[in-house]
Amino acid sequence: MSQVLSDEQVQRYARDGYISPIDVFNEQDVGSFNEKLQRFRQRLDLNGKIAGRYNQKPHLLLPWANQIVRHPRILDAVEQILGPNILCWASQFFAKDPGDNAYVSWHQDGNYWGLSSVDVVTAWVALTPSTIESGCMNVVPGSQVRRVEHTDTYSDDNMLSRGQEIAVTVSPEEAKPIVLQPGQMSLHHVMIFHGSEPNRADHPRVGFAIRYVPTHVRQTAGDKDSAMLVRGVDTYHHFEHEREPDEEFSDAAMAQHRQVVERQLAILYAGAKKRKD
Ligand SMILES: O=C(O)CCC(=O)C(=O)O
Repeated sequence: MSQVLSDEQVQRYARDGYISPIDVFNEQDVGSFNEKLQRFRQRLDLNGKIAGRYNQKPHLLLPWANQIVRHPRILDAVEQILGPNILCWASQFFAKDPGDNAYVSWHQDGNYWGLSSVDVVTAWVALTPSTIESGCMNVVPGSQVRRVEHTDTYSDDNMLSRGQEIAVTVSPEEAKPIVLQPGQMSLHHVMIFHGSEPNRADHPRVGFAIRYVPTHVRQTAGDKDSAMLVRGVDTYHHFEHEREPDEEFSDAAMAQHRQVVERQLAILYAGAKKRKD
């Protein structure tokens, strides 16, 4: 493992609940990911929107997305926070096109995922410029230390599954924008208050969010959950191990994805009044 983060950055993560920016991919890598993502969006035939179940754990369908979730530089940084034994529990694209009203309300991820620990890190990898104008993610530094009530709004333009929103007003002075260039990533804590505004720029704002957990974490909502071991060993076996996709949308990858995602949606929608998928 190489040290991607300085000691100061690791301490900052513990204090503020996030670190940014971290360089990961070069321009050529990002160009190739964007081309493949474009193909994926066209294939879905939903006016190019990456909606619903195909946007849950797409790394189980797309070998190039699987390559991102296993990228050594991302895992080295995550290992400095979570330790050596790491599962990828989920992934999701957050794509906002120009003129799109899509936004993400202020929320804490940990309230909905049923995981037994707050040792959960999201790597948010920018595939296009993520700026204040294009609706980059905003966070409230230090907010990860408390859990607050949420309400489910089911608002159409809200990109979250239930339109979940914290019952706390965040003032503009508290919010910190996470500005990223394509190929850079941020890391954020599962309990940090975060959200984003619509894209007012003339280019898409696309991020790939990857959720990592150490192997000691368990799923507490519903039956056994699954995840993919991406580094180290798993002596706990709390999660069924997912397989890497052999080919894009192969029959085997599709079959596994169908089964795994149904289970994950049941967890994400546990107690919800309706489902968006
Ligand atoms: O991409 C965004 O604007 C929000 C991402 C997010 O909510 C997350 O990664 O948990």
